[in-house]
Amino acid sequence: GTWETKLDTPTFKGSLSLNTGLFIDGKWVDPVEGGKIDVVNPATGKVITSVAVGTGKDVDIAVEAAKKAFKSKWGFKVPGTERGRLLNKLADLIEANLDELAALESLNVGKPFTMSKMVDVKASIQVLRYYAGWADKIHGKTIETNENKFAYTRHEPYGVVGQIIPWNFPLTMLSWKIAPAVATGNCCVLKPSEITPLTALKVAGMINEAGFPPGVINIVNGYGITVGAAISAHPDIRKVAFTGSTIVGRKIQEASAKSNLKVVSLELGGKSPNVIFDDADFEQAVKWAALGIYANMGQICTAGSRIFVQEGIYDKFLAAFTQASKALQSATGDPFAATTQHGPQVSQVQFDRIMGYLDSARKDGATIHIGGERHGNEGYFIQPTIVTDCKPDMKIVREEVFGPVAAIIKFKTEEEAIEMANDTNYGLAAAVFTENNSRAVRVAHALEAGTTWVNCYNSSEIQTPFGGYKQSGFGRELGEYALETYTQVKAVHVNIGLKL
Ligand code: TXE
Repeated sequence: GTWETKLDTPTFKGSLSLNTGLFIDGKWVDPVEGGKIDVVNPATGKVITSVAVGTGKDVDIAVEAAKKAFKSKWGFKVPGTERGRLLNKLADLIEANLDELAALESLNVGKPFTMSKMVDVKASIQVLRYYAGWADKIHGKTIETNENKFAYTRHEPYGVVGQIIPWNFPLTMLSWKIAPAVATGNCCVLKPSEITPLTALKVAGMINEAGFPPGVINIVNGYGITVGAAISAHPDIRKVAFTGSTIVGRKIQEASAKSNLKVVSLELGGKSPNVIFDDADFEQAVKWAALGIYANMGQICTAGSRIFVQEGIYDKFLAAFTQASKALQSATGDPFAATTQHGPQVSQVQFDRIMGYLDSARKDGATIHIGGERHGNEGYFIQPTIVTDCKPDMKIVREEVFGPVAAIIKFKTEEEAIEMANDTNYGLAAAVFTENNSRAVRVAHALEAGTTWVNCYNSSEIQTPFGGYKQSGFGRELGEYALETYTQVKAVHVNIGLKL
């Protein structure tokens, strides 16, 4: 089926349209035996439309299509320049539909429209172009062995890769996943989050126009327990890339172990520390820290949710951060209003989870310094929230809240800050704010995280690798490193004179 609507908002006026089926082998199809799912607007709680959800049977069909495509018309059968050309074409099509994609993302996820446009859709275009550039620069090495032999390596694609993505950056995550996979010659079976499938469906409608052979990119919407589980257990999927919760990450790893030992990369949750020293550029530290925790309504895996502030500036920082939170509170509302900077949480489930964490913080004896309540009376809005008087063993300090909730914690010495910052099972990101260069580098190196920022936060670049330490996962996305994530190395030994 198809869905169409018109929007007349302060930031977007125009029509939205997409196909609501599954995109398999270059065609829109109905699920074999799946059904439909209602897609909800988190700003109102009302249903936007309903779209198809598949099951494992559709995954089987998609994998067959991907296998066939890989064998006959993709992988190294197609020159890298051509794979790159098609990725660039897809980027152009996304760019030509920038406003519509941004509107779909805002409608479905609740992101302020200007953010969807300037951050989500722009980043997706950039990533596609970045890997389009890599597509014809993938090569191995020649290795000196002895004069009778030589050896070289090939960086070969896996074949069919499975990709499971979350709802916090639906379009950006899709691009992070398909761009390096397709650039290196793989075929994809991708499952969007069942609650935010709209931009994936819109982009699926551009894949044929971009010129990809049927079966190279397949998009199978569906639930985690059906489609997601089928992808992670499929015997012919050789690699699976997942972004989502640590709990589901474990299941993916387990399904790999129990099926075909497919290679797994996991980008999971975080509880990232942001360490602010007395000698930091104060105003900048406050602004970056606010961006660190409140960006995307706190629904960002790198969220700087534990803010450690040195005692000399603690009171002043708390006051300034309270001001920043209040300012954001007054810019909270309709994602399509021009002045909105803070929208709703993505779903009732996420809203309830966050409120549950705030209840536990209160019960554990922490103080809700500001916020902590629902904003307005429809949709899933939560006020920017500061929690103080935290103890290291409280849930609010240990677990990922994934909402606009900052725990602000006082520290005395550098040593103590590093110890507290690293006292977590996670290790996705961390930051340090100080004007002392040696301290900045020392602390950045001591923090156990895949990304450490110095004097900024959530300031990511597509050229730099991204991924976790500890239970935040493993494998790297973005940058040149993602090419390794999507290729396997073959050593070819050539005998040029060795006789038996
Ligand atoms: O995540 P899920 P949820 C964290 C965050 C959030 C929590 C729960 O703390 O509050 O996770 O969110 C698919 N086999 N992050 O429940 O379930 C699912 O359909 C295979 C951090 O929404 O992990 C979706 O496509 N797949 C995170 C994807 O997994 C399964 C982003 C992610 O959803 C599956 C999102 C299964 N058994 C949540 N069960 C980040 N790292 O950025 C579910 N899925």
